[in-house]
Amino acid sequence: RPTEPVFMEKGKTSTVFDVPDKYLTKRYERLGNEIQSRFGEKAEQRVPVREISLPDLRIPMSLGRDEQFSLFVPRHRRIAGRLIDIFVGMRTVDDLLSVAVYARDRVNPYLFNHALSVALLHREDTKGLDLPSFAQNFPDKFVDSQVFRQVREEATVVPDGSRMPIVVPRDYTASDLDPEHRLWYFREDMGINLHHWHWHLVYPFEAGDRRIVEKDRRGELFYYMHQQVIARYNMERFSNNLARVTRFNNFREPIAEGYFPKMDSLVASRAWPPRFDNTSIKDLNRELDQINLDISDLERWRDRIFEAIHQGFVVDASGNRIPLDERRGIDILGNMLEASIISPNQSVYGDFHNMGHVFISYAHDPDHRHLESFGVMGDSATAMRDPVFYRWHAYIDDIFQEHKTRLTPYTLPQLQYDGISISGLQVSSEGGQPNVLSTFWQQSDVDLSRGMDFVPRGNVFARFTHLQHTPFTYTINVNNDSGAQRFGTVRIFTAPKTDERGQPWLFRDQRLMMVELDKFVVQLNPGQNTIRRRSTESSVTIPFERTFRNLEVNRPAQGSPEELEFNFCGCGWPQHMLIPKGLPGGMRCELFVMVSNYEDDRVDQTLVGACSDAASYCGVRDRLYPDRRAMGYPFDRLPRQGVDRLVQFLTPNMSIVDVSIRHDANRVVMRQ
Ligand code: CUO
Repeated sequence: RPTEPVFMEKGKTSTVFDVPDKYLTKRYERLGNEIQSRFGEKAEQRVPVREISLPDLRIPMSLGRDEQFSLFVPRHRRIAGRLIDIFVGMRTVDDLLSVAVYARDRVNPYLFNHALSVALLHREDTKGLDLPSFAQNFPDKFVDSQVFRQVREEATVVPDGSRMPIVVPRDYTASDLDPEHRLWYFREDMGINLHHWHWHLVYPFEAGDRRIVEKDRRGELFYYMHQQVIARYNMERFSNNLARVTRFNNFREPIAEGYFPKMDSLVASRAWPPRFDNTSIKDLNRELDQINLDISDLERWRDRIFEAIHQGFVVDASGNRIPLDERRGIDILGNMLEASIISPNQSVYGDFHNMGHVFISYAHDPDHRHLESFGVMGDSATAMRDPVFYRWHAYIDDIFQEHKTRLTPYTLPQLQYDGISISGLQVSSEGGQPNVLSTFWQQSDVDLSRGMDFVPRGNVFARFTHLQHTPFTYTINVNNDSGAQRFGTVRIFTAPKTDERGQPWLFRDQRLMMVELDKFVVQLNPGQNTIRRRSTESSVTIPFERTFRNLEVNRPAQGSPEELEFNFCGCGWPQHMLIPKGLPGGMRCELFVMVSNYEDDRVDQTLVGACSDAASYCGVRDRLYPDRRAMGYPFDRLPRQGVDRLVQFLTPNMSIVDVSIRHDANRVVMRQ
């Protein structure tokens, strides 16, 4: 079949590989040249594949072609680690191509895609290649299974060019009888799930080669990115008159929230298993997955992690104490809790967060008696669909906060910027009132055809509905009375103005609700400075086109430096989810802006061509995290003595303004 586009020449839409006969699987061997010429006729490009002596693929092939694949399952992780090593270890791109082509029809498709993606992202000689959007290759992980029958029908009956988009129903997984269902547009958003999948692809927690895992501050970023997801989710809950998410901290208590994904795995040809309301997790004994683990193991790890936090140090595998200090503590804890292979001591502190995903994802079949695979919590591409994801990560975050609240609060000198003060702050959207943001629904089309095997070729679009907002601009007036030119980092956050009961927040609670909207460096001339920044420039987000990459709109010119950048950078919060939905009458929020001293923030490195525009949650590829401060600064710690409220926290280089987020539920706009 016309195959993966990863090695495809730019602009060519169909490519075939000239595969050595020996590389054909048994099934196709007898068809030999016939199968090659059948697909070859229409191809615009033929890629020769060299026959080389192949590495040992027995371990990667030990996972069935039609099994589900999960990085959270330790056996699968080891298998993936082996295949990544093989792909990364190939001497040249040609050799990589040979082994990839050979493996393509023999290895589990999810495993293949994951290992090849990780390898392409990390090999020096393949960093410029385009990774196709995961939603394109495996649309079954993102879309209602009913859509695929319609897609097949459309592709078979209607000629390419005259096909109509298939409309993905707006909210198909549950009814409003379930209050949790109000959050469908967040949990089931394709962009959010793609961001999460991509994040874990960029920051794998296991690989044979440690260098792939050992990235700058990866443990801290694990904490921060997921902390922000919970803050954003809570703000979204407020937009639906729901209280903050509750932690899943009692593993013996049934999980009230059920989830019925209504998705089929096209690879496994099975439905993703649901979890019924009030299901409890149970001791796991699944021979196939080589998992034999009790809830008490999870509890033991948890207790040891808390003990380490309270003692202020962890004990590594050689018995040395490593302090959980201000500088490195959160990074060590992140790796330890997740756990990644650079955890200081997995045999003592275990694999807490990953195994939490596993326990929850197998709650419906803990001993494999029903021969069922894992639920959506077992896969980073689907986990965020499930309400329990947020309950689990709220607990994970709570443990991180146990450490953060033990750090010395920031002192005034750590917060102020001498000579710099903010004298004005406003947001405005085009044609709107000042300090009012507006949200509505938008419909966008995504091509699903690449993920469909054995259907006629050509595009078939699915039309799905997602949240959107009117773009807006921040205007910030900054005085520089220092008498010299200065540089500052502008940090913008927002949080609801009041708690669930409409009461003003205590700083210690509101800080956890603070959602980062943007962070950027400015030059401050002596005197008055007016800074204007557009919401679309946010350091948190990537544009819609990049989230999906198969949409040709706004695609940079072929071969341009912008195009290289465009291809690399699939990690980033989707721009259309930058701000929460808000409420029809307006949700009252506080917008916070701080200008910190760039001398204390700066990290000296060059960022040219480094894919740095969604750095807040994703870091910068192959570079240090581009901000020396603790992630989440200045809200990552408790306030100094005497500060109870946000307004008392403010120093002259900070400012807040009330903003209202209004949602117009009747406005549905088609993406042009
Ligand atoms: Cu991203 Cu739990 O780490 O899903």
